[in-house]
Amino acid sequence: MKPQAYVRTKPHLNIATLGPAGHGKTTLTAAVARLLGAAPPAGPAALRTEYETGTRHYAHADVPGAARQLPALDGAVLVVAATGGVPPGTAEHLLLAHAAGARHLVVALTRADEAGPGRVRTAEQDVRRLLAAHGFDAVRTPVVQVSPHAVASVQALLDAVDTCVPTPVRYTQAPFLLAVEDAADGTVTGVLERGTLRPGDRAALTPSGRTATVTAVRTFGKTLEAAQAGDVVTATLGGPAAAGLRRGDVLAVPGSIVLARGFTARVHLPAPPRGPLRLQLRTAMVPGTLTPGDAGTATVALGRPLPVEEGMAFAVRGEAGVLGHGTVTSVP
Ligand SMILES: Nc1nc2c(ncn2[C@@H]2O[C@H](COP(=O)(O)OP(=O)(O)O)[C@@H](O)[C@H]2O)c(=O)[nH]1
Ligand SMILES: [Mg+2]
Repeated sequence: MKPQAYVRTKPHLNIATLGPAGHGKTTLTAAVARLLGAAPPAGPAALRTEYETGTRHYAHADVPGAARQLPALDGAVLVVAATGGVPPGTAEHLLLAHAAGARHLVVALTRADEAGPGRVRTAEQDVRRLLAAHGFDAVRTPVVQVSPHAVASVQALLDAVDTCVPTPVRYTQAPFLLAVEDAADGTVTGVLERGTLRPGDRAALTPSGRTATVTAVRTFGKTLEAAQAGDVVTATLGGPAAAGLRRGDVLAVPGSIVLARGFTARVHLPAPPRGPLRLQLRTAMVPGTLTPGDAGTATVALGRPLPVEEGMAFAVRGEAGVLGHGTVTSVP
């Protein structure tokens, strides 16, 4: 059977449900999918559900509470139960969300049905305090009480996402770059960070330095004539070089990548970086060191060279968990 073609009628955004385990992310994701008549997740983009609201097309990743890395995001829904207070580990989800590119959040307060108005109020205050502590807009971030069984509350959440997560600017004219989330049998999946990707394009593979030809481009199982920046892309590659690809690798226009072993950054580190560190840049996770400088700056050294660019966000991870995030300010 010939696969269906993807028909682009609305702006596409990448969002996720994130937050502590057991607070209702999967239940809420299922309720949203049910309300919008979305198909269950399929294929290599398995963790994501695709759906459309009146104004937008979304890829929604239901990120498990224990996940160590997030996909590239335009926004996120932080799911916290109104019962029992906001767990301390919730801060790590906010740090990761920031490093994944999400600057705009919507908070879903679940289990409001069990909590009572007093606890709901406290939970909202606690979440807003946490948002403020980690650089999110604590005043304007919507906090929506949701119950997976109340359709109106799920609709209210979607409306908040539609209106409060801005449509991102996509650099479709730039040379393409795709960070590999998943690779199998010469097929890779990831979010196209910039540019446009078409069957027939030549791609330079990092770190192998080899090149391969893109033979097919799909999103959620549908064929694309041209994937655009922001799309969740599954690309099939021809030639022997494609076989060794794995998570953390990068596909880009030949000659457009500069590798760096370090950089300077602006950092947000609520916990001091002690012990061995790992740095998460795009889908890669590498050992590294971080030397704090003046006023929220740091010099970062990477355990192996990576494509690094000014303005890129990254996460800093210690043995105990996520310590903070940063933004690259200069690459030597
Ligand atoms: N009463 C109530 N139970 C909920 C609500 N949301 C989720 N649950 C229940 O909480 C449990 C954990 O939910 P789940 O979606 O798996 O949490 P996740 O780990 O964040 O994905 C399940 O038994 C759900 O049925 C809610 O709003 N109200
Ligand atoms: Mg879950």
